[in-house]
Amino acid sequence: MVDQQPHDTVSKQMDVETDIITLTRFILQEQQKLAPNATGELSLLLNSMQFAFKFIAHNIRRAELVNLIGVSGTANSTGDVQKKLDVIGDEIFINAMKSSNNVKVLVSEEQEDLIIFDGSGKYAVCTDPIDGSSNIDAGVSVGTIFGIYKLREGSEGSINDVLRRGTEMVAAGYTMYGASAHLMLTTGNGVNGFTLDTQLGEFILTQPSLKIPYEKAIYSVNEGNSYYWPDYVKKYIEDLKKPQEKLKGKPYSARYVGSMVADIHRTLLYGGVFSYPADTKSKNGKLRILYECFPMAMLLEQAGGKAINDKGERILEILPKGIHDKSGIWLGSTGEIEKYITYIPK
Ligand code: P6P
Repeated sequence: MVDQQPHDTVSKQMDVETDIITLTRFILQEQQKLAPNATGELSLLLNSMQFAFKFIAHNIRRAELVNLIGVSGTANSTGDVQKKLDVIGDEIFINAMKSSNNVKVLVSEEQEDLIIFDGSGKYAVCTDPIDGSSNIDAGVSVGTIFGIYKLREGSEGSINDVLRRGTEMVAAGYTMYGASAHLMLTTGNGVNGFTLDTQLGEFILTQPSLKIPYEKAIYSVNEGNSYYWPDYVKKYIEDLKKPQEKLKGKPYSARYVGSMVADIHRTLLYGGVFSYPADTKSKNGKLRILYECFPMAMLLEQAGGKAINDKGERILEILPKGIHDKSGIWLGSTGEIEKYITYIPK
C-alpha cells in the first residue's frame, strides 16, 4: 500500500511549480466566476489579443538582428514619424483583431480613421500598438496599450461605439516589452499582472490582485515642458523638490522614462504620481484619451489609485469628441493625487 501523501509533496520537495495559472486559464476562470452566463466572446477576444502581444514581443526581441530598428519613412495619423516596428506592430494587431471575429470597430494611433471589420463582432478596441516607439532604438521598454468597449445595443459598428466615456470600457491594459513581456489587465474586477514565459509561450500570472501603494515620494513628468505649465503646476512640482518632513528632510525622487507604459508600470508597482500636463502651448497636452489616458486611468482606479485631468476632473468621465483627442493627465497613488488637487485653483 503506497502511503497516501498529499499529491504535491514530491513537487514541493523538488521546488517545482506544477499548477501555474496561464492567461488563458485566468480569463476562462474569471468568465466562469464573474459572468457564468457570458457568451465567451470577450474571453476569445482577449485570447486573440494575447497572440498579438506574443508576436509583437517576438519581433521586438529580434528587431536589432533583422534591422527592424529605425524609421519606416512614413508618418501616422497625427504626423508622428513611424518607426518600422510601429508599422509592424499596427499590422500585427489589426490582423489579430480582424481574425478574432469578435471585433467590429478598431481605433489605432497609427490609423487616421477608425476601422470597421466585416462580420458580427460585438466589441470595439482602441489601441496604441507600440507606445513609446521614439525610444525603441535606444532599447527602452515600449508597449501596447488597449481599451475595449462592448458595442452599443443594436449597433452595426460606428464611431459612436468609441466616442464614449472611459467608464463604459469593459476591459483595458497594456503589455510592456522589455527584458520580458509584462501584461497588466483589468476587466473591471481589479488588476492582474502576467509575465511572458518565452519557453512555454504563455503569459503566467505573476502579480494577482495588484494594488498601488497609497502614497510614494516619486514624481514622473517631463520637466522640459515646465516653461508652458500653469503656475499652480510649477508650484506643485517645485514643492516636491523641497525637504519633506515625512521623508526626514529628503525631497521626492524624479523618475521619467518618456515611454508611458514604462512610467505607468513603475508607478503601479512602486506608487507615486505620473503626469503629462495640459499646457499653455499645446492646450490639451500630448496623450490621447481613447488609447492612452482611458486604459491607464481604468487600470490605476482598479488598482486603488486615481486618474484626473489638470482641473481635477476624473479622466474616465471625459467624453471624447474625436478618436485622437488628447487630455492632460495626472495619475497614480491616491495620496499623491489628492496632494496635487490641493494646488488646483478653485
Ligand atoms: P515626451 C511616447 O511618444 C508618448 O506618447 C508616451 O509614451 C510618453 O509618456 C510621452 O509620449 C512622452 O512625451 O514629450 O515627454 O517625450
